[in-house]
Formats: sequence, structure tokens, C-alpha cells
Amino acid sequence: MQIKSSMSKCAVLVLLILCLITKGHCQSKVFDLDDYGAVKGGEVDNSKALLKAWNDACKWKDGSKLVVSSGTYLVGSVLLTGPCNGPIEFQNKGTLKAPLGLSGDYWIEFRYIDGLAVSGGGSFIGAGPPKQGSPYLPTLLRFSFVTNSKAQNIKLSNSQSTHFNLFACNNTKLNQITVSSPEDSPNTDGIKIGESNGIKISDSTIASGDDCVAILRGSKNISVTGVKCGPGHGISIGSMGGSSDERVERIFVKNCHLLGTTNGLRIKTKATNNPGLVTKVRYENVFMTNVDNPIIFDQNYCPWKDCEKGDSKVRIRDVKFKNIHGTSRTNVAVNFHCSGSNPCDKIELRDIKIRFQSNAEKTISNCSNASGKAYGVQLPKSCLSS
Ligand SMILES: *[C@@H]1O[C@H](CO)[C@@H](O)[C@H](O)[C@H]1NC(C)=O
Ligand SMILES: *[C@@H]1O[C@H](CO)[C@@H](O)[C@H](O)[C@H]1NC(C)=O
Ligand SMILES: *[C@@H]1O[C@H](CO)[C@@H](O)[C@H](O)[C@H]1NC(C)=O
Ligand SMILES: CC(=O)N[C@H]1CO[C@H](CO)[C@@H](O)[C@@H]1O
Repeated sequence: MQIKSSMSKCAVLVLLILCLITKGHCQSKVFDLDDYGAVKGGEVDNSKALLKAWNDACKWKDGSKLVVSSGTYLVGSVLLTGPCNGPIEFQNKGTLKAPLGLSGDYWIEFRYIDGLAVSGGGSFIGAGPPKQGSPYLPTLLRFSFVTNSKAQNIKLSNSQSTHFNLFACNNTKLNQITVSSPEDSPNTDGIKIGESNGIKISDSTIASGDDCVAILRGSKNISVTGVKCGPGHGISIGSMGGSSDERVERIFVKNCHLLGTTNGLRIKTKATNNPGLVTKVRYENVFMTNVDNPIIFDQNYCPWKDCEKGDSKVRIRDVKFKNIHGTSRTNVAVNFHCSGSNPCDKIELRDIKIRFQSNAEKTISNCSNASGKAYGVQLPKSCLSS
């Protein structure tokens, strides 16, 4: 008895210290979806229950936790809005499933929230995969105007479009995100970021039918580390040039592995008259296994037919590649296809070693209007003009 009570005192003390360290998050009040009349099994639409649970959790002042327990819950499109009265956690320990034939802009969207955490190890299963030539289809999960937040340990699959979209978010971390969709499902980007500042993606695995990570206009201070990508279209910046004065800057891609993707590290801009800038991009320690276009700048990016034919007005400046190794599925392992009117400059290649996938042929690099410097090992031989 004596020992037991001092042990429990000790446990209480430990909890107290943990609470102090985590600023009281361990005391958050639980709002269980099951208590709002949700029905498991994947047949009954639980959208209303989810919205009610969210509204109550969001109103709670001292930190709340909305819990989805194990089991499958069907939910339609839901917009989970703030601002909330305290930090809020959305803990999905089960499976949320979208109904077939879902339409609209998004399936699950979190909007105007400061201090959101989406977690739990559970799954978000979309209504995809889409068919080739489908009209505009809903994004699976979206954070918009979300700040000081995180998403951790969640699985996203079968989106009809982008899996995870961050729009106008600041200071948000994504960690241990798993995305899986078929390689042939069109426009199913893994993680897409736009108009956001201070986003950290780490330790995630992405397999889809489009870009694993797509960094779009208005994005700065974005880091992508420990991402395993493939199949998919690689880690991309752009496309840029869709509207005037688009900028992307301070992008860090480190310790990533691309496996059987169509592109590796890509910057794409359309050949429009819209000026723009991509600058301060750092790629470091990236490993490629049988990638079609391991390093590629495409300033004539044309996803559809009938693109404008001309020169891109988006400037690509100060982009550094360091320790990029692996194998290419095509000869051209390094391809800098830059604009004639706005050539790429201050490009740096340091220790590049990309072999052809079989040893039968050699890899080459192909530069158009690209200047910069190369240091250390250069396989293929650098084509940058100084
Ligand atoms: C994000 O930060 C920028 C300034 O860097 C600010 O203008 C914007 O309102 C912030 N977004 C949100 C959703 O708070
Ligand atoms: C972006 O990076 C710059 C330079 O490191 C830093 O000064 C700034 O505070 C960062 N902003 C955010 C929102 O992380
Ligand atoms: C190199 O790039 C130029 C211009 O984009 C293209 O015309 C040419 O075919 C490319 N060469 C190879 C070997 O791919
Ligand atoms: C301005 C400039 O240097 N333009 C060149 C861009 O690259 C193409 C292809 O190598 C050349 O034909 C242009 O002269």
C-alpha cells in the first residue's frame, strides 16, 4: 500500500510536469464522435454528427480533442471552421470515408484555425481515383488560413484530386503523412502548398499519380525532409507564370528518396508573359532510383494542348544542388531548359552523380540559357555556362 500510494503520487507528479511542458494540452477535453450519434460501418452519412462535435470542441476554451474512434465512418463534404476558443486536436484513430461520386471543392477542410493538430494514425479515404479527363474534383484534405498547427501520423488515400492542400497557412508542420493512390490517377498531387509561409514536411511517404510535393506561388520558407516519393511526378516547384508576379523562395529539400518517378527535382514555368521569380532553392542529399528526369527545369511547361508559345518571364535564380545521386531512366539526367528572355542564373551543382539505370549508356546534361557553377564530382558533365 505504502509503495503503491507513493508510486501514484509519483505518477501524478510526472503528469503534472508533462502538462507544464506541453502547456496543459494533456488536460484537453475529449469530444467523441460516437457521443454525437455517429454510426460506424461506412453506410450512414455522419457529416452532421461530425459538424456538431466539431462545433462543441471548437467552442471549448482550454484545449479540446475531437476523437474518431476505430471503425469506418462515412462522411460527406465538411467544412470545419474556426476560429476556435483554444487549441484543438482532431484525432482520427479509425477511418473516415468519402461517399462515391463526391463533388465540390474539398472533402474535409479546416479553415481559420490557430493551433490545430490532426493526428491519430487513422485513414482518410477519398472517393477516387479519378478518371482521365474528369472535371474539377474535390481535394481530399485542406488546411486554409491555418497557423501554428500540425498534421502528424495520418494516412490519405484514393483522392479524386490533390490529397493534402495547404493554402494561406503559416508555421505548420506535416510529419509522418502517408499518401497512396494509383500511379495512373490524374492530378492526384500528394501535398500541395500555395500562399504559405514556414511549412515543414518531414518523414513522409507519398505515392500518387501526380507531384509528390508541389510548391506553388506565394510559398516561402518551405522545407521538405525525409520524404520518400514514388510512384509520382516528383518534388516540384510550380507551375509558375499562371498569373503576374508569382514568387516562390527559400525552399529546402533534403534527405529525400525518389523512386521510379517521372521527374525528380523539377521547377516548371509556363511560357506566358507573366513575370515571376523562383529563388533561393536548396536541394541536398537526394537519392534517385530510376527516375525519368532526375533534375529538370522546364520553362515551357505545357500540361494541356494550346499553350502560349514563347518565352517564360519567370526568372529562376540562385538554385543549388548538393549531393544528388542515383540512377536515371533516360539519358538526360540534368536538363535546364530555361527562358531565352529570362535565363536561369546563379545555378550551382555540387557533387552530382547520376548514372544511366543500366550501365549500357552514359547520362548527359542539356542546358539552354542556364548559367552558374559546378563543383566536385559531375556525372553527367555539367553544361552550365559560367
Ligand atoms: C501569415 O503571415 C502573413 C505575414 O507573414 C500574414 O500576412 C498572414 O495574414 C498570415 N496568415 C494567417 C492565416 O494568419
Ligand atoms: C522565413 O525565413 C527567414 C529567414 O530564415 C526568417 O527570417 C523568417 O522569420 C521565416 N519566416 C517564417 C514564417 O518562418
Ligand atoms: C536539348 O535541349 C534542346 C532545347 O530544349 C532540345 O532541342 C534538344 O533536343 C535537347 N537535346 C537532347 C539530347 O535531349
Ligand atoms: C537569349 C538566349 O541565349 N537564348 C538562347 C536560349 O537557348 C536556345 C536554345 O539553346 C537558343 O536558341 C537561344 O539563342
